[in-house]
Amino acid sequence: MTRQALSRRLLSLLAGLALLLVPLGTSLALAPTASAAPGIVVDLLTVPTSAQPGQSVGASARVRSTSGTVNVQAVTIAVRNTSGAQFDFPGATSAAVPTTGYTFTAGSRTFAAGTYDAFVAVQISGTWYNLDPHRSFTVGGASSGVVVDSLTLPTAAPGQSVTASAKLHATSTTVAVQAVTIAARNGSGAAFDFPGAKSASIPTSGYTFTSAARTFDAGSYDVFVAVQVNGTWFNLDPHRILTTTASNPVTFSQEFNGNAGGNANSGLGRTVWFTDPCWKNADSCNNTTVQYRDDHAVQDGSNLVITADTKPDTSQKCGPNVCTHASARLTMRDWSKQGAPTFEQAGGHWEARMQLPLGQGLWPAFWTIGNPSTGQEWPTIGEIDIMENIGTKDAANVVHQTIHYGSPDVNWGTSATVPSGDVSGWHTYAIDWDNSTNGHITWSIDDQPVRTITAAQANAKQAGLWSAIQSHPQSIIVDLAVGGWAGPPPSGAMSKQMKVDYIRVYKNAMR
Ligand SMILES: [Ca+2]
Repeated sequence: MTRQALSRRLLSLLAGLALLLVPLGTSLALAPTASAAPGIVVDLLTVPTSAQPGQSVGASARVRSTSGTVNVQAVTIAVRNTSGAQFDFPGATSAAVPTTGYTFTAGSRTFAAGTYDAFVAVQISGTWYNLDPHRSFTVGGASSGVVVDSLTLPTAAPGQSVTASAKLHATSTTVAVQAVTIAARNGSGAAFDFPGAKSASIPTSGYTFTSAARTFDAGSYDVFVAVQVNGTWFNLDPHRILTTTASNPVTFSQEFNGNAGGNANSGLGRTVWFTDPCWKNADSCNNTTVQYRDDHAVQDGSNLVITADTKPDTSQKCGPNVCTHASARLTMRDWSKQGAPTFEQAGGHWEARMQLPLGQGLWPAFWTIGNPSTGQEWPTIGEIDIMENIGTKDAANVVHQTIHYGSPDVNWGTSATVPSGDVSGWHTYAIDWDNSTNGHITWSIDDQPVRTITAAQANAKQAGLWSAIQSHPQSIIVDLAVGGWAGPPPSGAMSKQMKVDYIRVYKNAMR
């Protein structure tokens, strides 16, 4: 019923506009002719529908590249009156428009009473392109007597059941609405309204409406509050764009739920992890005195347990040094193949849930490193330290987050604290690496963002740094080192455990 009523209102609005335009004749000359911009399409354009003269209103659009990421010098929402005079929304901005879509939200402005034509315009290589579709809106029409204070939309994945809510109030006296609902339209205007429309008495003191739940297919939707008063439907500003994006596939996962006693690869069905032989090299893995061995990384049925102890094989040296400890350092780099990794990826969401040991000289870490089989070497191939802890050199709740890339090594790090407790508790350490031209890397702990570096900041740090980050896929290392940066361990017998519940990598950044 809501859908039909709204469609009727849309038809009557269009009929009204046609009547308005016909006597004026040359409608094509009044509205700029749309021309296709190279590779940019508009999936959705939302414009005001209930604006009164002098009321501040906004607009937004969802645009998408048809092939690769397109850099536009400016994207804006242009507005013309019936005489062709320009009343564009403010807030034009440059943008990198990916194939997955980009939402542009214009700044707000006011309009005099009248009818307006709105469309998205983009500037590429100095040329402006006016894009279809065009939307008409009228300022100064009949008012419902109700305004929307806020419209809250869910974050929705395709097929996920979600609700929406809105706060409204009457402008002068209580308004009895026959129905209030939250409407949703796709780019073709087809209705996908949230269910749960109901009658309500809306006072000046405010009223909150929460819809019932529904699912959406992948796409973008124009969402707004609609109220029916005395038989007439009013579509109320503001409009919001709801975008449901395809689910983010997991590209690598080791849950470490294999058989108790199994090695790090148990449950994977293939060999992904190798014991890093770096301890035999000249710098013995960053000048540590720890010997890495397969038998020090063992699953317990739900976690990987890496044990650092004082039981090395003393017949073998750690580089030039006598090994004092044994532990494990797992790498995806296969040194029988020049270090080619069993898994690598540029960008995405990388996450591990871990419980670290506390103690002097311990250096647990979850980090990534580039591919040396390309012929390039560190630091050119890159390194992202998602989490490093250096034992008692810091407070027990401190971890370090660093990138090594570029030439010379940018060695760009900082520290953060876990949101609660200390590192001996279970925490999730993650990065979201948006590898697009204007992307970023955001570190988070327990889903709380703690550090972001943007492409612009990276390039300001060192010319070309973001391009270096973009072009070097990474693989994972997880280890429990002893000594090195963490300083010497105490003398005497020691046995410390680090647990890893899981390590997961997703194709796309989540923030
Ligand atoms: Ca697990």
